[in-house]
Amino acid sequence: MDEKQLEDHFNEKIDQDIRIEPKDWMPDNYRKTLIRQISQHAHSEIVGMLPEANWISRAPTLRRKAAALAKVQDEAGHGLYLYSACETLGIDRDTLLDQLHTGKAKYSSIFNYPTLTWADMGAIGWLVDGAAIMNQVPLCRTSYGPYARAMIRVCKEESFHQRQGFEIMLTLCKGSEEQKKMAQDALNRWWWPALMMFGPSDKDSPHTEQSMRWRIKRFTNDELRQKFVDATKPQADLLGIEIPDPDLKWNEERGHHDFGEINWDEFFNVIKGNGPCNKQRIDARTKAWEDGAWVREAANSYAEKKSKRNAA
Ligand code: BYC
Repeated sequence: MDEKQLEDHFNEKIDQDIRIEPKDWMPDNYRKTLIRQISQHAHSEIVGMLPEANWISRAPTLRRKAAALAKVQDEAGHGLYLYSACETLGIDRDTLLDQLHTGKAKYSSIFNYPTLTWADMGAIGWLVDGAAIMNQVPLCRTSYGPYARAMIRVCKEESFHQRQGFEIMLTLCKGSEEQKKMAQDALNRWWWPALMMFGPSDKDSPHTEQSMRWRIKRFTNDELRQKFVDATKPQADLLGIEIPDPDLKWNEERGHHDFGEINWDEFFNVIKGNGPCNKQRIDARTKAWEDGAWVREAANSYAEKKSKRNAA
């Protein structure tokens, strides 16, 4: 088949919702877009461990500590499935990690904010994992097979995280005045950054149109953000705390909530590397990579010796 026929065949498969697999022909830009999105997603999972790990040693009870530990471990697992899915596109993990450490690859803006109180663990689970699920459940139907399959398990675990975060919020909101205040303060600080997780508005999103055509993305950034606001407002009502947006109200005609303008300057500033914790996060990841050099060397040397022994 010539290039044109290969491309037609690829497009037919996309239109018929037939998954693209690693050895199938694919346009260069489809491969590049996937490497960009999957690797940034993997980096987000790995960097996302840092703000929560900060609270493992300070969790208020043993039960909370065990749940926080398990959640952070799940996130490490998600990162690993995603790096593996990304490697099926012909890029190696060292290159991907180098892109993270040198700032060439992004990771989710949300993880550049600090976790100041225990209530932040609740707000992250409820809002950040909630936003992640909203974005990732449709990715279980994304057109690239290894990514879609990785997403199935990731989503199951994220939905458990969301529930445990909501339960932390519920406990605080049913507790003392001071605890409820802590929950409100966490909602105040995490609400807008959670909305920013969905990415720039559709009119300013350079990748959405093509990614929708290739069925890498199944909904646009604004569609997912709207679904998230609609799903989360009743949950805040149930908790008895207020979303920090005076423009948030139900619009009968649209059948959706209207909400206020996002501070896009803040978003673009954070993704450029100037958020409150960007430097701290990258320093922590780079240090972990450097400190782990001896483990990689030992594993490689063991693998080499084993393969020589097997060959002999
Ligand atoms: N932060 O054209 P656009 C999680 C970048 S959840 C930083 O809309 P696209 C977790 C974007 O990369 C979080 N950068 O791009 C949850 C692009 O820059 P480049 C991770 C962002 O790809 C709980 C530029 O802005 N989830 O891990 O079509 C616990 C233009 O954007 C952000 C995923 O990664 C952002 N928020 O759409 C632990 C889900 N938004 O690459 C962990 C998979 C946009 O051209 N990813 N940018 O330099 C996606 O669904 C899509 O990649 C996005 C962006 C919706 C995020």
